[in-house]
Amino acid sequence: MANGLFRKVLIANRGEIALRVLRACRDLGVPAVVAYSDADRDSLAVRLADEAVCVGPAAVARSYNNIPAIISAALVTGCDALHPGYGFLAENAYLADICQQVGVTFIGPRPDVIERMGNKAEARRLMREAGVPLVPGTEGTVQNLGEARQAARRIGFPVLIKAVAGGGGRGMRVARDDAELTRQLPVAQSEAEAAFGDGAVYLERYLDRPRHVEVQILADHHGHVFAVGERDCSLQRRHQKLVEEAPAPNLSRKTRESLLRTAVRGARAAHYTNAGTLEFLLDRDGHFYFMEMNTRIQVEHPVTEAVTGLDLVAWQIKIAAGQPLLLDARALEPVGHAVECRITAEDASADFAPSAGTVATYVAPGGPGVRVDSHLYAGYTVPPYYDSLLAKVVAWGKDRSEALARLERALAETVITGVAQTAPFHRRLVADEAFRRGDVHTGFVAQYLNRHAAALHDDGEQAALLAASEQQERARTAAGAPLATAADDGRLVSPPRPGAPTQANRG
Ligand code: MV4
Repeated sequence: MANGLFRKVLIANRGEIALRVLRACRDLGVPAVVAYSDADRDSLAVRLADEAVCVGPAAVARSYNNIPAIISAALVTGCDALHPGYGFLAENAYLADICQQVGVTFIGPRPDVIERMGNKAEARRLMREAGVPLVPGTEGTVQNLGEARQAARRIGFPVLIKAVAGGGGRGMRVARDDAELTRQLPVAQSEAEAAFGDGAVYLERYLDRPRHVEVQILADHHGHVFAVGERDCSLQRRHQKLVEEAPAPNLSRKTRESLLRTAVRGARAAHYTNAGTLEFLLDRDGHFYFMEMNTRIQVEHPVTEAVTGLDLVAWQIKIAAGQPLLLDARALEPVGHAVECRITAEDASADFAPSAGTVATYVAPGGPGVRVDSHLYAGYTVPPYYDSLLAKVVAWGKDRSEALARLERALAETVITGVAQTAPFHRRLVADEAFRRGDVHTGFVAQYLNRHAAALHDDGEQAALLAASEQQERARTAAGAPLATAADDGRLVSPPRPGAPTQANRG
């Protein structure tokens, strides 16, 4: 192949990440095929692709998660590589294995590594043996109250009772003393049995409002393993990330260097190759503990790209093609600061109720330091079948304060009408004083929502007014009136009628 990488890459994903992978392929001169479901026939990635192939109907199980359809799509279009993106089959060891069997390079780690890191208990065991710190707790599960009380005495209260089969925050209960442990243990076991079909639980020391800090790894097939930087992803709502940033604010150099070194040690122990992320809990005195390892590119990868200048998706493709990862370690010092807001099709004034519909107006922000990764366009119908991500607005600045100033400007410029969306919510969130001080932790958003419940309701009223003015505007333009323009707060306003008094010429 002229590009020295691959003949053709199947992009087995949709939305903004399909576009992102397509762009990396274009920059590398690698032909790409975009897989799409019936519901995504009019998606931007399909529109921009040189080649696209339908892999099935809207339902995920029959399209994006349909391994025979995805593999067939790769083979019939002559692809010799497959990029899984994130979500769907991105961490499916079986897909990676089938790719290997049919001679299609899976752009990610080996199947056995995906399997091992996907088994949370197995991953913890491997990390413990590699000397990666875990939250103090029980090695295995606790069978009964006697064992739990003995473990709790060793760990120290408060303890967290966690379901082995849980994850993503499900199946966790706090016990602050022996009496609570006696009450909570059977409840946690029966809840786990009901929710996951497995009542096994283990104990950990409970960390009060920890931060979620994760480390981006790049590792090639020649033994080079780099931690290319860390991200703070503490601002989450119901375990869905809302805001991510790099570097993590208010980390001492000592903590940061120790964290990055530890992540490299963990990645080596896992025989990791390609791009991956080790997630840690960081407690209030700077100790960090391994949570889990993700074997995919992550939604929030742009903030790492912004402060390192690396194209992480291009590196995934080059590593998968066997190229050596030649990075100058000095180049890995982050330059400046970057913050990303995930804009979703949800109504923040209605407890983030999901929204779908057709995008009437889409005006993306821009200017110095602003990047928008989005698949939106005016007239695009947001399908109800998939996740609600509409756009990632990323701002880079020479420091965190400049990045936040630019982010607020970018969010103020962002116009998305026709569906409920969270840009106005994010604009308020990133303007919050505690956030601007960097006082971030995993309880931050819950506390923020409690403090700002009233304002969120106002957002809902604003959105309703906007929708009404849109409706009037469409009726006016249909009757031949001049087009509206977007005011600085994203409201659609009509230009003054000829001869009408304006601010300038008002007496
Ligand atoms: C914890 C914790 C406090 N102490 N473990 C939630 C999901 C899962 N990834 C781990 N989680 C937590 N584990 C101990 N010992 C607090 C959380 C937690 C959390 C962690 C990361 C990101 C967001 C979170 C939101 C709530 C609780």
